[in-house]
Amino acid sequence: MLKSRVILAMDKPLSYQVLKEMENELYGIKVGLPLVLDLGVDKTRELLIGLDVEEIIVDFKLADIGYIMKSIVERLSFANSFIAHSFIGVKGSLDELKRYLDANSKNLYLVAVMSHEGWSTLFADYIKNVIREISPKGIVVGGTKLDHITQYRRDFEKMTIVSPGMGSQGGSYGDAVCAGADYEIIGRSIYNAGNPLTALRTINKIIEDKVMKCKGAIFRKK
Ligand code: O7M
Repeated sequence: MLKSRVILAMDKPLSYQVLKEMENELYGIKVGLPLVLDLGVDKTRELLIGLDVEEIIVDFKLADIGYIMKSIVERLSFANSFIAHSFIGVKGSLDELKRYLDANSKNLYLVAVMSHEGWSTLFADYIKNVIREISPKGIVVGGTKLDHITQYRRDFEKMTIVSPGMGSQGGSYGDAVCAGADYEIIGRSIYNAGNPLTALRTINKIIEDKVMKCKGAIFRKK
């Protein structure tokens, strides 16, 4: 059984003890650039290496030529997965990164739709073509844009969809999953809470209750 639909967005350090208490109630941890800038790579690795979560996803939203992206991810071997932008295109960039990650049994997620208001959908067709061509493990679709989640679920039936923007950015917990996402990415509402474990438990419960109610939703995969 799925232990949680929450991916903790770690953009700020939490103690190893707190993370250890949370590990059984999280699907994964997304490592943000602010965290790595605070701790450095070695301390970030030390903090995360012993944790029992399904995925450690490094989110530097890579957007560069293949050579540079490969040289970034090879320094972060503690992660299972990496997030890159899709707008950078395929040849000489995402194709090389994807080949490198495949060869090292690591996963790629591509950003499809961002959660903030100013994200433009003018390039949606182009982005979908890049996603089709690269065929990543998953895509990021903002949880503040439920129609887009449903649309992407229709277009990419088997792909993992992860959705940020829940809580602090206005998305309601559980809505992204009911619209077709697999996991909700949640940061400040957990790491800034007085008691992060209690906050996580409350959020997990809200999501599971909502998911029970939307069970019939046609776009939910699981
Ligand atoms: O819950 P929050 O708002 O504190 O954190 C949200 C996290 O999701 C934070 O780590 C952002 O970098 C990330 N995020 C967005 O907020 N919006 C996006 O469109 C995309 C991401 C993201 O995770 O992209 C991979």
